[in-house]
Amino acid sequence: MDKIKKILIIFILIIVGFFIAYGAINIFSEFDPKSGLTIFPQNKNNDLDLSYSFTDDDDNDDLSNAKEIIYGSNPKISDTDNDSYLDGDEAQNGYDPVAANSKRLTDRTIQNLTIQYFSWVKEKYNINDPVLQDSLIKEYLNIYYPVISVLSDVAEKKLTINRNADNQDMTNYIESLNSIELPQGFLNYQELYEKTLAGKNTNIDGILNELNANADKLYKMSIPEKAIEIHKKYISVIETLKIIFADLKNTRKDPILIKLNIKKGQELAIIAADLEEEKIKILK
Ligand SMILES: [Ca+2]
Ligand SMILES: [Ca+2]
Ligand SMILES: [Ca+2]
Repeated sequence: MDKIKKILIIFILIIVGFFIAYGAINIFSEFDPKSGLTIFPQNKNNDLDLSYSFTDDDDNDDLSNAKEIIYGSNPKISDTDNDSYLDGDEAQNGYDPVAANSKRLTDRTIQNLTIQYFSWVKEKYNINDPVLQDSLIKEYLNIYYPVISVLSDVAEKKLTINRNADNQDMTNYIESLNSIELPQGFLNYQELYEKTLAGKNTNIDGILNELNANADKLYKMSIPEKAIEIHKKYISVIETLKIIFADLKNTRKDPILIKLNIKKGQELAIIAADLEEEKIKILK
């Protein structure tokens, strides 16, 4: 049993964790903390003919073009919800620029982490037009997300469990796990993040399809009884990766969420290391 090879998935996850951790250092290097100036490449897509900039304000409503995307308001219309208050005034006072009738931003069903971060900076440091600043982002995430639970419950009834597994079944099970290969281009979350922020095309859908296929394989495996718990964790890791990668589709709308995902990636790397130890135990 000692000869059984390390599971590829764990090895790769550790590398992913490393890359993601590395990304955390550089992820907002383009933001100048002093001026808040951000120079992103011009968006080449026709659907959005303005830059993702925290200083340009095309419609002069005191809400930068980038923040309009984050708040969901129209970068070309100064009063998106037509309630006579400018988008920027509403956002800075905690009102929703896309919903009239004095709706608060906190009334939104789906909360945007970047908007919450802006509110926090404004309140704590009395900064009227907060920017994405590395040290502040770190502080914010440490306060609100000191511990992140990245694993979710996996229902046992969805699994095929072999209650009478012998050693051969266990070997087959481990080989099945070994056969799972994670998608190409999967390792560089940081690069994908930068591309999506710059409005460039990425293969996120392809990666998601492959992650889905991997999840399907994990669900369909015949699982020896003593591997149930560890198997649930593998599935949960894949499910978390699916979410983290799907979030990249909304990088421009919620960049702080991607920062939180980087933290999750670090947690996943630790879990991956623990999984390896657990695996060795169940094999004995
Ligand atoms: Ca504006
Ligand atoms: Ca606007
Ligand atoms: Ca308005």
